[in-house]
Amino acid sequence: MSRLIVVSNRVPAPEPGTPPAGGLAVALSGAMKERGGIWFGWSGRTLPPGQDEPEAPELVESDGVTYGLLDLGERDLDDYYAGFSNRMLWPLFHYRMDLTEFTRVNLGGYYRVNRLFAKQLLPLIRPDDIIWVHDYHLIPLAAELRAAGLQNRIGFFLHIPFPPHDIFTVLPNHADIVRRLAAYDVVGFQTPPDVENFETYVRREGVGRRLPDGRFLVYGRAITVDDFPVGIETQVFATTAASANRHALVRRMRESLEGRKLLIGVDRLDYSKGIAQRIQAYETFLTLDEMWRGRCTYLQVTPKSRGEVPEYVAMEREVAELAGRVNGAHAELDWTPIRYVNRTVSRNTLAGLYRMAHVGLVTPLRDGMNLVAKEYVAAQDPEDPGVLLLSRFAGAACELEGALLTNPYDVDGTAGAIVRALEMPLDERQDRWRRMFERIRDRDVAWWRNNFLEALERPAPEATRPGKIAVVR
Ligand code: ADQ
Repeated sequence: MSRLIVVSNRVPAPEPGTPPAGGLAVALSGAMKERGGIWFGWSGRTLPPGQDEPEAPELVESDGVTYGLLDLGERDLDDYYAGFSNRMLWPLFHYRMDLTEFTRVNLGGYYRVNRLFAKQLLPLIRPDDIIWVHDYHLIPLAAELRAAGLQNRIGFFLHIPFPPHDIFTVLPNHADIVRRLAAYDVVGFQTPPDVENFETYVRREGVGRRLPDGRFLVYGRAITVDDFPVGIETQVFATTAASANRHALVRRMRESLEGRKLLIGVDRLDYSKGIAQRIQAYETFLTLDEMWRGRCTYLQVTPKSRGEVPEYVAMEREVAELAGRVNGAHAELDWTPIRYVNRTVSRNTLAGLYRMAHVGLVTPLRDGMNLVAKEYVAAQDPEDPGVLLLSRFAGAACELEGALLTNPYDVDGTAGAIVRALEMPLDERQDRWRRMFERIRDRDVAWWRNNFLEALERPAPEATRPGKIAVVR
């Protein structure tokens, strides 16, 4: 079996004192443990001022996996990470053209750091290794590796949505990005609509088409482009949730509810997650239905993220003020409608909180997949499951057809859906939950990983191997 090289912007190298890795990291490092390999990427550290490039990555062995950790210079991080990745690609791919900021300096930094990744990674690669690159920070990496002569199979998985043609072409270098994407052998998206968006793009721009065997010919290379919906460690999460009452924090939380129904939202603080719209919908719900006043509590758990990007700082203030205003307007002496908590919680506690919650509020304005939706389903008590209220704009909505789907831009509609979720009869809750649970049990994170790796290892038909493209044209 070939070794597996995983490349991602951040590497979840285990460090003493940090919380245990989530399901995705466990699934990927599991594959590397089995086959041998390296997880390569940014260490999270900055180089000392004046030093632009690290000498070499630091190689760390931990629990059977080798981590290749690269320190980056401050300017590179500003341009590549905070700049082009998080102020251009992230908002644009989440359909937020209004929040994008494109500069040539940031774009230059993006290509420069991808070149640096390639240069530092190349000496570690053996001829029969397979390489799996993750997410929007590293789209040009395969093209850089190919330019150095690398022939290995290289796959790419985009964790965020791929936007429609009219939005994607707002990116001034869209053609260049897709040309570089074509240097991969497999390009994976989260959902069929993302694949459709990609297909429409290559067709309208006249740079590619679908081949009769289902693959795509893009800029003259035959590549596999497909959806690979990411999953969670469903059984592990379900088991953890079932025994979570052991944890003092979970018990304290339950006691503090004093019999009130719990609604839960768990998101990184990010404008794509629709937290402000969700709070507004909850406020509308409180005014819509007097009966529920004092009888439910909404817990929003939101660790801060990307503090180096100005839009996130502004959003942090907006959400905190909104939650404060709703509490000020509606609270009673013995009841606080919203509990807003800016911290991460352990996986065990999280599982227990999900299980306790009658409604899971997962209402992003746009999301590649959204693992919180799947975690909420996995954590439920099969005898008395809660209701998942899910945005139709989350990738997870393509799979979780038992959820109560909502349009987060429709605040009144979402408020009405909250009432419906709280009042849903037990047999309907059980029926909806069962359909969702079966799906996420059958398509868990190991299924996702194996499926992608199988596609990556499948040899290309002779006639369409790169270099023999002329035959199929
Ligand atoms: P994210 O945008 O980070 O991921 P998501 O899929 O919801 O979003 O994953 C977040 C993870 O962080 C979940 O496992 C959740 O439990 C955890 N988390 C969030 N808040 C937490 C808190 N307060 N304490 C502890 N844990 C917390 C990107 C894409 C998604 C895609 C994933 C995976 O944006 O659309 O689903 O990658 O491909």
